[in-house]
Amino acid sequence: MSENPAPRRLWTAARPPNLSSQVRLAQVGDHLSSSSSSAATAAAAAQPATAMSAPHVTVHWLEDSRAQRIVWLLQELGIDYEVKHYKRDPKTLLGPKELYDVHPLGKSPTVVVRNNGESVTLAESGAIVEFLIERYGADKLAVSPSSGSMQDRADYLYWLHYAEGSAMLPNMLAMVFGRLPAQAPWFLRPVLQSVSTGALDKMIVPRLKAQYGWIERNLEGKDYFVAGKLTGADIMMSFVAEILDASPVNKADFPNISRWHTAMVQRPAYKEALEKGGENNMGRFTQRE
Ligand SMILES: N[C@@H](CCC(=O)N[C@@H](CS)C(=O)NCC(=O)O)C(=O)O
Repeated sequence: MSENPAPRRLWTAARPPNLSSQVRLAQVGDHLSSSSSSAATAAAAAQPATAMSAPHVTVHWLEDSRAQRIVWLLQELGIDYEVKHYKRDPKTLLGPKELYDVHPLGKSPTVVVRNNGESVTLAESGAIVEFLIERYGADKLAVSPSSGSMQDRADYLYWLHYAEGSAMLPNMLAMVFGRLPAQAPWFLRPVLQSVSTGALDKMIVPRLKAQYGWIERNLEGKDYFVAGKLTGADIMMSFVAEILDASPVNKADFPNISRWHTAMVQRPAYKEALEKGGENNMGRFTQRE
């Protein structure tokens, strides 16, 4: 992550979200589908480097990943962006080595933000969401330190950070333990199957139920997580709701989460984002063999 040596507000006016003509889709290497990547790259290169230009963001987007919520955020903010698509290894489900050329940890999402001759490469969804909203969202999508009640500000920060800080851990453990037996040599599978089942039943599933129960109670009677409006907290929490599809808990037990998430995916910006990035298929992570 490179530092921006002279932080300043570069661009404040929120622009209308419908940017379809400006969004350029590009794909890389042999992880690309065949579409016009060279034309897209040429178009990107032709972006005029005007003084006080609007920001431009490149989203390094891995299929079936957290990256889609960043595309949604960009649509909501109305920022000009392009999406570079990468595929997972079908066996290991890991990202390709090309992602390591973008960021040393090879994770998605990573974004490259260009503005007025400066360029910042930033990974980690929560950091990306905060960075883009505080820089380009004005008060849109945020509960800023100086606006709203103290409770709203606290809740905003809580849910924004809770998504990756707490809610994802038991989900990741469920995936790792769920896939463990199938990845071992055949003669170890029976042992690992019982380790996996024991860990899931005794440790992971109870924690998942507690986490989703907590989220469920917090959405009771609410259309958004915080302050009665869409914020970065909803955007961060959207992946926690999506991954319920791969989670070893019963989605029907969490009707408030489903109601809230259904409303989110019906937003025009969300739908546009799906066209630029792509739909997540979380079900592929539940496969055990
Ligand atoms: N906490 C990070 C997690 C990033 C992360 O693990 N991304 C996954 C996709 S959801 C990834 O890049 N996986 C590919 C790999 O690890 O090879 C964030 O929110 O950005």
